[in-house]
Amino acid sequence: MILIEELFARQILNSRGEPTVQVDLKLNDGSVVRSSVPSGKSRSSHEATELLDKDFGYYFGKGVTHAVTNINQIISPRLKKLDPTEQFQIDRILLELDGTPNKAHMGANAMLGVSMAVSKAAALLKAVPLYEQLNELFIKVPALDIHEEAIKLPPDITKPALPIPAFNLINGGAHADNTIVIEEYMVIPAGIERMADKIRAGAEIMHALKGILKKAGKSTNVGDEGGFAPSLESSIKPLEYIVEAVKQTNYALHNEVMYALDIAGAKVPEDFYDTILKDYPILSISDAYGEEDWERFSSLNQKYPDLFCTGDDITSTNVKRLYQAIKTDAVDCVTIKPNQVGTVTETLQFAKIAKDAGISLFASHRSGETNDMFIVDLAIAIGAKFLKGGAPNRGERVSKYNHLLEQAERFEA
Ligand code: 2PG
Ligand code: MG
Repeated sequence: MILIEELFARQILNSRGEPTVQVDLKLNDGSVVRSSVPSGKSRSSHEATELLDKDFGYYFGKGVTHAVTNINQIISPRLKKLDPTEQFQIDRILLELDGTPNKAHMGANAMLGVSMAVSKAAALLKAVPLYEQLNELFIKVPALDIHEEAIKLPPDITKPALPIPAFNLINGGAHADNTIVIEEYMVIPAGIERMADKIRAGAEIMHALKGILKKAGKSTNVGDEGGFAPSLESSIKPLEYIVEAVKQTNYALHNEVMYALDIAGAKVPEDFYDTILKDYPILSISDAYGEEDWERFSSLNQKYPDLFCTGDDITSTNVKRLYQAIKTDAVDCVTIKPNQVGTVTETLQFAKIAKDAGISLFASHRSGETNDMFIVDLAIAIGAKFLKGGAPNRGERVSKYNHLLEQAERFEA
């Protein structure tokens, strides 16, 4: 029987040039799988702990050598000789080793690196694509506690499906040093059928936008997620520039291409949402308000039934917060970020409870990324409606879109 031989973790750099965890999982037949952990910047206070060294003389406190040591010295010996297809059992062991409510002991960065590597090892063993392995887990995942029965959802809700990519073309907020307060201006090629054409639209609109910004004398330097990061006068201006780029590329605004915004809880004028929802085809708004502003989330969600009122920091891939959101009808879509919670099992549980409540899923990379493409397979496995991976430029973003393109070959004849 093929079992886990050992895990070896190392500290690598993410796309911001800051340390993160990479894990090599070796099986006893000699094969090796690898995972790398992303890192967020505009975070919720409810996210699981990214364990940092806090030694300010070393990478300005952002080293992850403790998380790496936790894997090499504590987790690896404990998982030796276990079967990597037993994801739920292994994640439960990780939770026991940690023993804290927020993964402060082992570190969510250590735990997630291991948990993702275990899924990849199982996919390798079964010789199936990673999304298929994750989908099998999604169907079987226990409801909340590992001993509970799985929520049973109809097969059309649990089958793997391609997400619509959301391309973040203008960066602001915590992701750029500019005057734009809103973090992400995304275009969503929702009305375009094939994945290759969706990706083409994202890239063409990005290139047109570059020319338009340049002509207007604005900077075309990029932010953390690869989108342009000019300083613009207002929160509306980026929408106007993107409209121009869409027109120039001959895509039909509304019918083919729509917008998604991630406000990341930034302060915007009181009438801002009414104004932009009247003037622009906006499909989704994430974190329209601060992470505890349940009431205003609920009223936006109820006022605009056609809008995906998406929860990110407010729900934090955290089941307790999801239940609160369901109870208050605060959102009809939630962001899925595995490193907000720390294990594959918990991520799948969250996604399943959301789907069971009729809430759509918006899978997401983080602003500090690596070339790991796990999030793409996860998005397909859980049938996420959307996947955001940044702009279609910079290696760590493009690796996701290229992987999505490749996986689409299995779904599109
Ligand atoms: C977000 C994410 C990803 P960060 O706000 O949704 O785009 O940003 O990873 O910095 O939290
Ligand atoms: Mg966000």
